[in-house]
Amino acid sequence: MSVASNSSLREQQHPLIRQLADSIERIWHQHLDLSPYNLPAELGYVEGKLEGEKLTIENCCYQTTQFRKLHMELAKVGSMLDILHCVMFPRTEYDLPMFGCDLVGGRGQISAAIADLSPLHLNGSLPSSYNTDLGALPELNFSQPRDLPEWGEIFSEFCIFIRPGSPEEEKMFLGRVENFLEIHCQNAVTAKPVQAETANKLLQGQLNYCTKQQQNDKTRRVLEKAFGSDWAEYYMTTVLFDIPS
Ligand code: BLA
Repeated sequence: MSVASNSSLREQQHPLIRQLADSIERIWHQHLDLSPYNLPAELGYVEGKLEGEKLTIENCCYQTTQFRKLHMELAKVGSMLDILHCVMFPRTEYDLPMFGCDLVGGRGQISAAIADLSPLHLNGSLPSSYNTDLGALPELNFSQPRDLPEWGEIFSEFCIFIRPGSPEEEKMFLGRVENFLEIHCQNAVTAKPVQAETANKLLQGQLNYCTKQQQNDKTRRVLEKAFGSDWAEYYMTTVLFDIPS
């Protein structure tokens, strides 16, 4: 799918969502050698109705040597809800964490902004180069931190989960996600394949991550209301958080 195909929905999104979507694609193109990733044809662009409002979903997907799937999704429910969802799924032959990001907003205000590089080792540790690089970033203070739900134990100590309280905080969040992406892409392109035994453990880690994310009732509720519960289950388990084979 081309970059331009997402521009229509993107132009209607909250400015922070628009800027982050642009940054994600810029950093991906800058560091990674992207190949197309074909979602089932009926899932690239989806429309439904939620409480009388039109729900539009646009997906953009790539793959690379190190990542089995790079997924960015923009969704909009009338004027009520703007969503950016992005996950970078590593191939299990590479010891890389999971990049994930979700921005949810409506009526001019972002209510949830979350980004993380989440560990896939069962003991919860990140590769040491990530601890070094992420640990070197200056500490940020946001006025409205948010509490993670129970399934949020998958996230790292570097996870940011906030409601941005001002344009300055929006800028700080955007900058930090760009830092995460740069660090992640730089580590990924120099990563060496691991032994089968380690790859198998990383597969278990990815399975655990996806299973926990599938427990996000707030995402599920939006999709269920617009498309029904069977479709929501299908979408959450095959597009948003599919488990690698
Ligand atoms: C929260 N996700 C939410 C919320 C909504 C969605 C409506 C509640 C916002 C709020 O409490 O202010 C909805 N998110 C969606 C929908 C899609 C989506 C419909 O991505 C897709 C079409 N979620 C992710 C990823 C992460 C994530 C990758 O998809 C993290 C890396 C996290 N979203 C996340 C968390 C919450 C959230 C932790 C808060 C959940 C809670 O408070 O219970």
